[in-house]
Amino acid sequence: MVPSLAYVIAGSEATGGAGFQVDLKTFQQLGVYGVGTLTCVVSFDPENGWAHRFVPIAPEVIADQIEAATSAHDLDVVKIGMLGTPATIDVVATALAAQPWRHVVVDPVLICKGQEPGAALDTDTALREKILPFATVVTPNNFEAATLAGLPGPLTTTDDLIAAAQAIRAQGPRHVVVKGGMDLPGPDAVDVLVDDDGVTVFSDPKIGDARVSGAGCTFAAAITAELAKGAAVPAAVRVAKDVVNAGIAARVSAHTPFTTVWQGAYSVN
Ligand code: PXL
Repeated sequence: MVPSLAYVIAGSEATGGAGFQVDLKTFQQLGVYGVGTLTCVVSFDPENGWAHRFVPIAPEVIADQIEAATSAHDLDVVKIGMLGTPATIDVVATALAAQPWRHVVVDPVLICKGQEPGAALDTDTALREKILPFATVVTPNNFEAATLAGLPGPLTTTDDLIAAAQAIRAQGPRHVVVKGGMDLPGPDAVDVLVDDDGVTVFSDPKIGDARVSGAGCTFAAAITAELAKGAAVPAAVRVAKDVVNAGIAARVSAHTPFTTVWQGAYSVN
């Protein structure tokens, strides 16, 4: 059987626990042929508390990768992960404008775990102004949702999540999925989807009590893969939550301060 194709434009996270590596693993696990363009390389520094070392890919090299990927394949579903600089955002915005897309899933990576909040305000602003307008689906976490909605965070109730999603939806994206995550108190991991059909709440018991690296990347990549296969957005979100649940239950320990999601724990029925 010919596989569906999904495209990802994102950064490498060198431990394998987040970013591009997770995107391609998730695509593969869901039976989708992955095509990727690298925007930057993040290498955590084990000698310095696993702090971020960040190197952007030159804009012309990003443009070359996009040219190769989009010339080789008829791509119509793309996930946008970490971009990292205003120059990268310009190249990616140009690529998004260059052809029609059935779905653009934007995971608005404002900061990674361990990074200083507000370290990259110009990048956040460029993401909001130049990438968000192309998004058909946007998947902010609790912090990103509060930031994009202009609300004080953290969001601590399901109603807060819904209010943030509605405020973000008013900025353009048709489908907004806000992830409550560990910052939402209580026993459940709650995500809300707000779109034309109203509000859909997805709630499953939390697994463990610590953040797991790569959960957000896995979630957005799984939505992207399911959309590539033709699923509707609510069904894609449901599968993505199942993939993350299974991957967190089977999380992988490393010498890093956090565990990471194991995408291989989920199996397509
Ligand atoms: O988890 C967000 C994320 C996405 N992409 C890359 C990252 C991170 C966090 O570390 O490094 C490349």
